[in-house]
Amino acid sequence: MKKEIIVAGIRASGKLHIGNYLGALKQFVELQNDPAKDCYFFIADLHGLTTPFEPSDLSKTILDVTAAYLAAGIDPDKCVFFPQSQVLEHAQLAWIFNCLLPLGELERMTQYKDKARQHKENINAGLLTYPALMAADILMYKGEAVPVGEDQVQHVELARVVARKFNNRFGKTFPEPKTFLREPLRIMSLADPDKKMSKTPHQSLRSGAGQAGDDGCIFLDDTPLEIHRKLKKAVTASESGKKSPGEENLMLLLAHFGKTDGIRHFTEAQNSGTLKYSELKQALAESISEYFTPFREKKKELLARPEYLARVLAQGAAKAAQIARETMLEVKEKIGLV
Ligand code: AQP
Repeated sequence: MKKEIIVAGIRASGKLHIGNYLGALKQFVELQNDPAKDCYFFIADLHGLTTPFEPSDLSKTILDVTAAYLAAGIDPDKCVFFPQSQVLEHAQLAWIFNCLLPLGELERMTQYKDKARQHKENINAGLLTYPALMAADILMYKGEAVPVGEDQVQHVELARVVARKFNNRFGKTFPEPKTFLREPLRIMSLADPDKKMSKTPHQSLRSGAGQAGDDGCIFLDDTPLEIHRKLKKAVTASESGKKSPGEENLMLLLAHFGKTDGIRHFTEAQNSGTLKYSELKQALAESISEYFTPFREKKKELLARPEYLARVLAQGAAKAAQIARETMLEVKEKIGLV
């Protein structure tokens, strides 16, 4: 039986947070354990260059994201796990796709508009052509399904457009990938619940207040103390009598990380208008802290073994490169480059 090909990545732009976990990483682990799937998971380090970064931090961030993948349960024996930049064909295929994609299609991408607003000082061409590289990441392995959070759905749709355009012009080569989304999931910032939780803080939260931006985000390896502190400060203010976006966000997190009794108790309290935010925040902080205890321990152990992490990445890249070379040969033949 032919296995379904799954491809997805996470940007190496900072430490991973609970939004990345629920929207992506948790599903990656479930998918790699499904014998009917053939999975390719990567660290999107080239995509990490589209937003501001420090060269001295980048390699540390790549190792940190590698350790996070493995600590969350990604097993390099069950999937192909690799860093995007070590498979040179990704950038080559992205260029070919750039030459197929009308500018207008790229300019209407919501994430481009958001990130251009967020990083006004650095609206680079890579930010605009990000979806062409993402299409290359997926189609390189003939990906059929892409597990992503809600914010990336538009980019997967564009990868379908790319596949269709390429197939129509040069002959059937790529499948049209679909989004693999169990539920439309978008975890919001604790500090500004109208914005999504992000690794890189929003401009408005960054300015002035040092690390203030980080308070909107629960990182997977935050200590219980940090988790309690951030949740205690989480914005829940609402117009009287109405549910606030902050409250909805906390209830969504409780649904994912809470215990059955706690979920029932707080849902009833919410419905009867007796919900006490301080109690909800305390219960949620305990649940999230406990949920990620094994993750924190495992990640710490892994980060103490950088040579092992580098070896895992190199071995994964070698496996990915084999497939990538085959795809590029086919692509080049079809478009007349060889
Ligand atoms: N807040 C979120 N809720 C649900 N899913 C989310 N994802 C990201 N944020 C949320 C999902 O995580 C995967 C990896 O994302 P990414 O790092 O490749 O890009 P991103 O969407 O730009 O993530 P961030 O955290 O917001 O990073 P920065 O700040 O660097 O831009 C994707 O599947 C995404 O949907």
